[in-house]
Amino acid sequence: MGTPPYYGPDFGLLQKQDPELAQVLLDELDRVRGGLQLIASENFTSPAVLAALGSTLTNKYAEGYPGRRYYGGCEVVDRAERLAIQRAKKLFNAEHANVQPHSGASANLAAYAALLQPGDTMLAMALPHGGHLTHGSKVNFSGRWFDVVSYGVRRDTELIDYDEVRDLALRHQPKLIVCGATSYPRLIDYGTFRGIADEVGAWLMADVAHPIGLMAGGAIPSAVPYADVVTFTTHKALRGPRGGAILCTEELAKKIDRAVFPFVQGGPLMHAVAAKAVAFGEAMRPEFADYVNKVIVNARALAESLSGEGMRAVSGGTDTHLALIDLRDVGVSGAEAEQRCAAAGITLNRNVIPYDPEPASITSGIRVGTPCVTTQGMGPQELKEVGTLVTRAVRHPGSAREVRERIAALLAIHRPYLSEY
Ligand code: DSN
Repeated sequence: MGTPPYYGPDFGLLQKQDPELAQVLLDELDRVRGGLQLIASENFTSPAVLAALGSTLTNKYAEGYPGRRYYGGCEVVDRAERLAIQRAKKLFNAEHANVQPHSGASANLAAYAALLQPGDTMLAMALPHGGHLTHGSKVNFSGRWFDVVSYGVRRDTELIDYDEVRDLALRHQPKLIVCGATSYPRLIDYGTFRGIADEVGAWLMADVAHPIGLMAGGAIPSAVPYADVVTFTTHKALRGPRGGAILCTEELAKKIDRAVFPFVQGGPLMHAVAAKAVAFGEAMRPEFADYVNKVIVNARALAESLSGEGMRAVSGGTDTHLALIDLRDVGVSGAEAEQRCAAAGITLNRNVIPYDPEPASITSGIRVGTPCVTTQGMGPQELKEVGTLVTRAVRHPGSAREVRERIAALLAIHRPYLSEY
């Protein structure tokens, strides 16, 4: 394979100076071009985002905020951060934005630091029901430093049990209620969460790392009008660089900024901040709204195709970019399915399903998402076929080669990083 065009002329330099490392970059490109990427939390950033990431802005120390730095020479990178803040505020109609968190976990840590003291009570979605590690898991700082009460989904509907959320909130009087999930395929009713938070005098935080891109493009309702604090990542359906960000009300702006720096982080990654600005700019374009609408249409087509093949979609389907598939009737564990799909050229992840009898290392489910394949230009017809191929790979491991061939035909038309978007 020749030099990938999106790396620009500097890639030639890297190849010359450090061929071993350059080969890693080429092999990773080959890997994503050679298979189907169905991990719901991944995407393919634009070449413009990659250009900002690969820039000299990575060199600059800029502790502090624009106009208030602890280093000299920040007048240029200040412009990048101001652009990122302005664009985030406009895109999400938010009163305040902090674009410095290095990741979603860092953003959540900072939000908790702004709103809670160690030992305070928070109410959040249980990880085995679709929450996130940072929502109070015992193996995470959130579970160790706070008194965490967890809510989940109903066994019959597999939807968030808002009555349970309200009962738990009334009983435990949390200082913070967290809504948001990593493997919940349905819309979350932020208005109902707001009502419960108001009833008990709690702050409301929405961790919308997964659906933020869908919100940016107006494909689903936004959490911003309801939550005091909104945390998110920039690299999922939003299609930006790997990183995090926080939106909040003006009332909480100073607390959030101080929590991000100097409480949780030191110097911001200015190349990543610049790349976030690029991604926010891209997300303002009409093409992005079109893209995220297609992501949802594709996820529905995939969930329907899988269900039609006897691979049950948890909650009966999806309203978002992902579907959670229950494999118990298929008689294959999530771990086995992940391996079988990998052998057939399909990258996805095993995932616990609600009330899963298996541990997280095995699981009874898989999670599939459509941000990547939609960026590649696939539509519902292709996703219908993808559902058939996933099913075939999971049920019939002996057919891995045949599945790979069919995927190669799909990818011949829809390869990533072949066109501008
Ligand atoms: N690890 C991410 C995911 O895959 O959903 C969440 O942070």
